[in-house]
Amino acid sequence: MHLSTFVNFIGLGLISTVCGSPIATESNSNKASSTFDESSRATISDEMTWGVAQTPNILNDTAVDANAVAKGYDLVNVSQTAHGLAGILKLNEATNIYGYDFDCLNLLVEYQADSRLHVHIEPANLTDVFVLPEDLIAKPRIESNNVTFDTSDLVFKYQEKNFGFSVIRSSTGEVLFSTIGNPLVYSNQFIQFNTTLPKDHVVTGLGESIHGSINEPGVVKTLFANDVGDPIDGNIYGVHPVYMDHRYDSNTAHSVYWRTSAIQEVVVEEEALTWRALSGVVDLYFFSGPEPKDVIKQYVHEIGLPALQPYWALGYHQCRWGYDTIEELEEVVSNFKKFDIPLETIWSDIDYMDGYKDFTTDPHRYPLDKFKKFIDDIHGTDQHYIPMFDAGIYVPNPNNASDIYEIFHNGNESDSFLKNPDGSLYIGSVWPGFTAFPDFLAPKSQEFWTKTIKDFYDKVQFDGLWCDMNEASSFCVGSCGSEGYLQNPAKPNFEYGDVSDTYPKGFEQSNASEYSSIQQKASSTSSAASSSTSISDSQNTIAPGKGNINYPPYAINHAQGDHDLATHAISPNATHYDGTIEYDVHNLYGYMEVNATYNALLEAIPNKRPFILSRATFAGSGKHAAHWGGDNTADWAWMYFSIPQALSMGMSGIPFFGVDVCGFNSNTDSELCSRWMQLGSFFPFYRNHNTLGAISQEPYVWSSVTDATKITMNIRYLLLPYYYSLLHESHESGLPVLRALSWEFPNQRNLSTVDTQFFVGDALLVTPVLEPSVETVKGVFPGSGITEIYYDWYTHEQVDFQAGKNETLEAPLGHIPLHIRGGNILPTQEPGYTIAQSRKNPFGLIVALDKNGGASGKLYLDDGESQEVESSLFVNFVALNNTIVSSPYGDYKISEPLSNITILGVNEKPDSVTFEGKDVTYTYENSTLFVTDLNKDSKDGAFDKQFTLKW
Ligand code: MIG
Repeated sequence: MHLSTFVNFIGLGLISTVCGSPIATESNSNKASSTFDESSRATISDEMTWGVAQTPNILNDTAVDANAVAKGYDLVNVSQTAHGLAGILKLNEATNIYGYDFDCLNLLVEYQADSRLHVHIEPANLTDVFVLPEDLIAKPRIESNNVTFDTSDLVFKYQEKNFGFSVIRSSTGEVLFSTIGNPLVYSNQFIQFNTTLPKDHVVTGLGESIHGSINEPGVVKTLFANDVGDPIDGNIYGVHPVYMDHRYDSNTAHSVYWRTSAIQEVVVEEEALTWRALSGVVDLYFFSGPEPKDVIKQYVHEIGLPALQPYWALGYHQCRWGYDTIEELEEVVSNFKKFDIPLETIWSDIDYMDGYKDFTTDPHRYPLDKFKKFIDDIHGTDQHYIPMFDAGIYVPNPNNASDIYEIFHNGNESDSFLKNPDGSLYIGSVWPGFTAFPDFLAPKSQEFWTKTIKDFYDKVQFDGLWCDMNEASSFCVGSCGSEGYLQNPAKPNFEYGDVSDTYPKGFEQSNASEYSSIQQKASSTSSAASSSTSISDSQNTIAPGKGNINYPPYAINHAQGDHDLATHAISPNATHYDGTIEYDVHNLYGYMEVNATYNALLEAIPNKRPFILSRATFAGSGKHAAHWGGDNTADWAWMYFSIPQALSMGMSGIPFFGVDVCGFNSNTDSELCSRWMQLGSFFPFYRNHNTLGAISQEPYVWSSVTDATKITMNIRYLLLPYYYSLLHESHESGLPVLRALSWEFPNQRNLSTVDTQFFVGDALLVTPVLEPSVETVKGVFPGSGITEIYYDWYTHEQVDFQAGKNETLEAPLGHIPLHIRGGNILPTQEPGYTIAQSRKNPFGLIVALDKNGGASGKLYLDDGESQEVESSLFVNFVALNNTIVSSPYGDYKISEPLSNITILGVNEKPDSVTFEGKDVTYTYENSTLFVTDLNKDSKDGAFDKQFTLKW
């Protein structure tokens, strides 16, 4: 087999394998009988998985530097328009470096809003040019007729000879972006521009990748959706062509969004950034901020505001690959109950399916009658259930009369599948064998998809759907050939589910006895790896028209071993109904699938907010989907990377994010899992998920993890009203739930690289331990002692930290440092076992006073699940001069009382405390005032009317 393909697919090569050997691991060898017999499945041939090795341009010393060679364009015929200018770009001399140059381009510049400038360049002749349809990906439009050159924050300047342009911030005169001096390159398969950046720039974004927050010089971001197990710096599942540039000299930030679905690569250098795309048009948007939070809001507002997720989605989620039977699922659910660990949602990976066919259920391991009862029971306890599906739709074997799979026929008959360039059905391969792939650009595809999902819902009443493998992933390199399905069912040519004895860093110390027993039996296993086949890249010639689709002349640094674009993916030349080639829209596959799924869910489960978890994302996916970080590894580095990944997804409009807590690939251990369960409880999406064959890692597996988990789950559930209010804020404004320190304190350069800590909203600062075998952690507390006060969550004490200092915090195993920033009021509610129970409990407030004795906060509530929200409640809280006032408005009624108010930072014990003028019970300790027993004073509901508390 082609080793590099395999290694990249599974992750880091941590899993040893022998190609083609039957699947028999400890964890799944005792499977209950199934109609589906693994051993009788054909295996897709190795040859089908061999790509053509490409030499990535950025790694090729002999590659031509287009910037040095191209001759650029001259701008002519410039004219003023109502909102900007227009002109024509004429090619100076064709150099045809990585494609055929276009000789004539149209330039359009629009001042769209005070904070938004649009620069659009496209070939005059659009034959063979892919123009991203507006109904697919939102296109920012002119906001009002009053925006002009004079009022805009951003000014467009240009040079006619050897055309270049710059974007200047009018208030400071600063050059934010400038291509002047470098040629624009525009050919059928290669578009490039280059902007200057200031020295010591701070550039974030350009996800999705596993990297720290900052794109420092030397970083190359490859933007091509890829099914690969979270390699550091490689292109992974999502594509977000936007970066934020934070300038500390002027204390401003702006962002640049290239609205394109093209295959891209961005090279970040000391004082420049080069952006390349392999097709499409230049459709650039500049957002002026000036603060990072403004920049994010401005961008997210244009790509699409994030979905308001159902309230229950904030509960804890448990998942793994390898819950083999319905009984196992039941057991997991009851174990959570037994250990009294809240469980909101139990998930199914592909295990439930019959032969891994989407939307089927295994008749033996997951018999429908038991399955239905299981779901009824889950719903009876107000819990939830979410199953997975993959992008590939099994093609039944026409030579086998008993191989019936109606979904395929429905898709085929409605012409809803991708085709080969010759019009025949495109065949790839996923878990069930050879598959077709829905073409979400086909006119009847929505109808087909809606029926598919509705039919499935009639059988299995799930509460949301999990979309995997939607980059879209396929095991063959490109088409498997049109005849493949005659071998169906077939299985992949690699082994899975064999996680050998790999453990996180530090395991030998923290789990010494387990380690030594593993060492003793270790000698028995070893792995042999076949050598990779490499075929040289002689094929990357330039070609006219749309060009050389499968092997473009410019080879990106695609994170598959051979760098072939088709490796582990649908081929770039697969063709959509309207003739669009996958090459141009590959990065949108998951986005389109999620949109169709969202529409289908609204039909299947009317007026309930669809909950969709998607692996592949694009700019705007947050409108419809939550996202998880993909196949991470159960090791410390990946726990750290979850923070920059979350921040990057947040600024890309996908705030509902989390990673596989305790780690996916490889075995976890109790220490890592304990730390991670605590960290994960502060992410909007909180799910423990694990690969097939790895040791169990539910939080009840180790008592130390159980204890640690309960501590932070209790905090999370207590803070649910705060989290839900943040989700709503995100939905309204685009502002992410988790926030970088550099967004909260944008004028402090020394915070620019901090991504080992984060804020939840404005109020909570989380400082997790991210390494093994330590009892302390370092963290910074911006403004502490100067403008800010921080309180320890657990002791309520004001901490004596110094701004700018790297403080050392006590953090023994089981303790995650958490601080409340003064000036905030957080709504709370007594935790219950489920979200539904929590929502029936009394409310509370935590008031953390700032230096001046003031604080504010807000609460948003509704029924938590209606798509059309008919009634909602907003409450503003303000504290000042020893008084707290609540101001509710809205018609959503809650009947639960307000039971307590905890006020942090009260310097003296008050003589009395009154609520609505009446004396109430209180205690005072450590500068904290605890007002309790308010229940009777708020019998009509905590926020039924305005209240005043005085001390
Ligand atoms: O790579 O369905 O990212 O969460 O457990 C195998 C099996 C396919 C990849 C997903 C992972 C899931 C797994 N899937």
